[in-house]
Amino acid sequence: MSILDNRPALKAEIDKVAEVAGYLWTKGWAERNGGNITINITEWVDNAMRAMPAISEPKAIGTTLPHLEGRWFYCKGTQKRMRDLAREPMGSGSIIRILPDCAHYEIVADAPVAPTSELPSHLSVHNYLLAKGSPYRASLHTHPIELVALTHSRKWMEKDAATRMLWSMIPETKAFCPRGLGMVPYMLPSSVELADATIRAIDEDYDVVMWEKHGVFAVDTDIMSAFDQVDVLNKAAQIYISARNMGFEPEGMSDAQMTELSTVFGLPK
Ligand code: 2HA
Ligand code: ZN
Repeated sequence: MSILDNRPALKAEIDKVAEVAGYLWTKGWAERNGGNITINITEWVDNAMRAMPAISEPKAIGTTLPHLEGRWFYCKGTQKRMRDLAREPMGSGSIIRILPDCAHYEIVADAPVAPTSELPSHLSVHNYLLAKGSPYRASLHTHPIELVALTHSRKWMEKDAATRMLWSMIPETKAFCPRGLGMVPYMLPSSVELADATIRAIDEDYDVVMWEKHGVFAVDTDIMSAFDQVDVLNKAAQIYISARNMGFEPEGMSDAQMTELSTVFGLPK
């Protein structure tokens, strides 16, 4: 028995998580337990789910998040592997609900898989998104090789330097990632400082934020769209690196070509 039985809409959402987890593994972005996925599933919660008893004690989130009252999330489990989640999402993750104090949660289904150690930061981002009235329901953290490699250079950590270069590698990049790539300097993984800096970057209007020498954090309406943005940006980074490997600095699209693209596709200049 699974909470997903006879709930096709909720199951479809969790199936997308499993599909993306498989992509993260095959792309080499999810070694061991690397990466995290948290999805706000509240819109698929029905009365029968609300009546379900918890299968864990209430656990402290570690912070109070007032916009999460009554919200439900699917979260990858701590120490769980994306490649296992791809096969069995409810074995490597669980469904939790936030308690009325907005400071504790409990696990509801299917098994008592403890959520990721990154839960406070993922939930802080969801709290921010809900406070803003954003339609975004998915957060993704992963370790895309070429994008992480870029962050080992001061030059590409400068604000919007990587964005401009990546956009100019192939026209689709700006079309599908019109907000570009935010940059957050190195901070300790799982730290409150990193979560706060990530939220500040999202608030500056980035959907995809780089954590220097670590990975990306992306938000979007659903997990597939969040993955797509990271995939498009990383593809551009691969093109840049391929050109460098062939022994030259890639030309990049010209400013005039970028302006034309932005005008025709209605993108921000
Ligand atoms: O949870 O990638 O940075 C696994 C991670 C944390
Ligand atoms: Zn990580």
